[in-house]
Amino acid sequence: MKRVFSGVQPTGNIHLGNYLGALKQFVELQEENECIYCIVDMHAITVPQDPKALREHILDVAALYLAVGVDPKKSIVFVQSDVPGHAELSWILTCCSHTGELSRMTQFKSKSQNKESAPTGLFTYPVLMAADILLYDTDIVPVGVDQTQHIELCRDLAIRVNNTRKKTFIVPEGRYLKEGARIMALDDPSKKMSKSAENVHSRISLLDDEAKIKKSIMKATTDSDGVVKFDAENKPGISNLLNIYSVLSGMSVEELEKKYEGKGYGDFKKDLVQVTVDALKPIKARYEEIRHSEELLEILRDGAKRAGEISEKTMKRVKENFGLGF
Ligand code: ATP
Ligand code: LTN
Repeated sequence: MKRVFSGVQPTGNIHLGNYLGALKQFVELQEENECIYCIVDMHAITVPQDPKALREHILDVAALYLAVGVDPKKSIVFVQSDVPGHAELSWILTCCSHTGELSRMTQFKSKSQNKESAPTGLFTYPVLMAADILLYDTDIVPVGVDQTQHIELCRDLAIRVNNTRKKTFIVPEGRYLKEGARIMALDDPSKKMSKSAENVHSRISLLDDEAKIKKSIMKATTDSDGVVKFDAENKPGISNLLNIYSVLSGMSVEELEKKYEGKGYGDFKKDLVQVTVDALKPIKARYEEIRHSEELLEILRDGAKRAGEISEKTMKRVKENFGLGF
């Protein structure tokens, strides 16, 4: 059995990009692997957060994990800050990383852009992410392609430690889906769909109602030639919508191109609204059921306990290999 680990930040409502790039994989993988899914609240505080809102967002993400099909009987679900090993290992790995490699991270560059001084946590964000992964002897990390560079850094750190000390870490692999790996913003298909973009119509959140979904899709940027055809380079808007339609409906892009031959973007978008509403309906229903339940808190407590036990074993080995503690 392989060990799987992944995390999502509690920084806002989960959108179709998070779902199709990451969460869908979480559900698939739990059938044949030992899966650990985390709500990475310590990553969220790399930018300012309102404490009350953060606490609510943690529970939102936890409930959404379960609503999309993560099963707490098969997978461990927990909150990062409930397991102290993440911060502990992060410091040790910080001492093994170099400022040069962290300066090259594109997420750091884009999030600190135009600022004279950026939070140090934003700079060391990828080291904490490496700690999350290495703490559980992870083999596979399901993520969207925007995380490739962070996964590479995690591998580099694991290999570096293994080469300079006793073999300490498993070197993990990223897992990316072919279709959902990079869902683009609806208002600007040159950017990835993002939780933090200002325009709410740039994304579809899993909890959006029908009217919002309709508005966002009908407004989505497309080109002016009106032909429903996949061409990511020259027709990025309609290609992104085709991609979303395909993953949500299970129909291939070729089948969809055939179905809409001779029809305009209007018909296509109207149907995509329906497909999206139908796909999100059961997720929303399950979310409503569980979000304010005692069961959710129980699942997180139990998850933290189980994750804590695994992490303690790793930390014992790491400290031994680094000559730390007694
Ligand atoms: P923000 O957009 O505010 O920076 P985010 O949604 O990218 O946040 P996370 O919540 O940490 O950040 O992402 C959770 C998972 O969703 C990660 O695996 C990430 O790769 C994936 N993901 C995020 N955006 C997309 C997207 N547009 N397409 C596919 N996968 C995505
Ligand atoms: N940086 C990731 C979130 C994240 C993560 C992880 C993903 C934090 N720690 C460990 C996988 C494994 C992001 O998606 N923005």
